[in-house]
Amino acid sequence: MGVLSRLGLGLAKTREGLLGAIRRLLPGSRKITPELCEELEAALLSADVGAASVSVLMEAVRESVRQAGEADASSVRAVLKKVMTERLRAGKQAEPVTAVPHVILLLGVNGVGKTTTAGKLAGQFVKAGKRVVLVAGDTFRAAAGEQLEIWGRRVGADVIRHQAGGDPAAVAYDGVVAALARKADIVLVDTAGRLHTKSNLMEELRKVKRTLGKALPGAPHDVLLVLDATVGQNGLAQARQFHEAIGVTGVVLAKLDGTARGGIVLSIAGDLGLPVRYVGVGEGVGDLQAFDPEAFVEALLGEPEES
Ligand SMILES: Nc1nc2c(ncn2[C@@H]2O[C@H](COP(=O)(O)OP(=O)(O)OP(=O)(O)O)[C@@H](O)[C@H]2O)c(=O)[nH]1
Ligand SMILES: [Mg+2]
Repeated sequence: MGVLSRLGLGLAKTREGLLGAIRRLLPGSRKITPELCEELEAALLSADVGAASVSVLMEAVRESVRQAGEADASSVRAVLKKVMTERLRAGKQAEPVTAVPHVILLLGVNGVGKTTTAGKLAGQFVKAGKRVVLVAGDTFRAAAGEQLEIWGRRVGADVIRHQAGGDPAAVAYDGVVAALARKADIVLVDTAGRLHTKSNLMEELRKVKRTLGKALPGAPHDVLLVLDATVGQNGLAQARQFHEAIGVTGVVLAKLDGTARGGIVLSIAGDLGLPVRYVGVGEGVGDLQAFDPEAFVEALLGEPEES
């Protein structure tokens, strides 16, 4: 499929924005002026790359121009690719965990894509031959459990749920107990993005996390924060809040296909230091990809294919 893989298609909007800007700014070989640098900087910022990452990228571009005396589109692209890849690799990767079952807690504000991500992940683990238990820890809406049931049926995963309005920590506990009894490999715990009462969401989620550890010491082995790529820099504020309150081991960036601001990936990894573990590029079960810095940068800035 070349550069325009499924990831490339998901990133088409961001790719167009960045490559378009580079092409317009640098048609052929020419000296890069301060004005051109400012425009490139603006293009990166409007792709949500984030101020700290933009200044690192622009410093590298200016330095390479200083050394070479001039710049063309492909050399600027090469510098951006190199520095972006470095920054994306810098997000700390969690130690691989080999616990069985491996318990993954999914968090995030409402509507970001938690339940869909749980379903997609379940599908991929089942496909890899794993036995998967989905836990309906979102007891806020009756429909949330139903949505998870549908995913479970679709991908062949067991679903543990309680009555709507129940205690999320209690269903989380039961989910792990059921997974142990069934000798499941993976437990995916979906959660609510908001609550009925004014009680504190973070407090509730902390309780869910603690309870998972009571059901199985060491659990949860992963706490994945799901962010909606289309909300841009607001996602970073959410990430900081969740990370401080609960402790996050990685980020799933959903809806990357719906935005021209895919640079948000660099903000999360580079500015926040949290590893991006998966990206969502559509609504189907196959539209979740393990995040790979090289593949991402190639999909974003790779040579446009000859047409
Ligand atoms: N295009 C696209 N849509 C997505 C992606 N991930 C999720 N969605 C859609 O986003 C909407 C919300 O997804 P949910 O999974 O229900 O989000 P949630 O975080 O569980 O929402 P609440 O349970 O209400 O907090 C649904 O219509 C999903 O199909 C993605 O990667 N790309
Ligand atoms: Mg949900």
